[in-house]
Amino acid sequence: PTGSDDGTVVLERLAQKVQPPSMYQVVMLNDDYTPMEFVVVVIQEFFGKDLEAATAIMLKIHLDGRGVCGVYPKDIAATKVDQVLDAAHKAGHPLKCVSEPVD
Ligand code: NFA
Repeated sequence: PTGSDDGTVVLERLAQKVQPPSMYQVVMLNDDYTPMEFVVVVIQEFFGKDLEAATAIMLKIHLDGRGVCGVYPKDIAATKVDQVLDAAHKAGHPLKCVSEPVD
C-alpha cells in the first residue's frame, strides 16, 4: 500500500455500511378474553414453536401480562405482528401484540 492510509479508514467506512440488522422482539399482551388454546396455536403457527414452548410462552403472558414470542429483523417482526392481529381479528379475539427494539 502506498501513502499514509493503511486501510483503516476504508475498513471503518465499510463497518459503518455493513451492519447486522437491528433486531425487534414481537411481544404479545395478555387480555381477559382470548382463549389460551388460540394463543398457543398462534404462537406455534407464526413463531415456529412446538406445543411445549408455545404453552410456556402463553402462560408467561397470562401471568406477567406480556411475553416475547420471537426476535427478528424489523420488517419480519412487523409482518409477524400483522399476521397475529389479522388471525385474532378474524377469530373475533382481542389479542394484541407489538414489536419493539431489543435493548
Ligand atoms: N388471559 C387469557 C385467558 O385467561 C389467556 C391469554 C394468554 C390471552 C395470553 C392472551 C395472551 N383466557
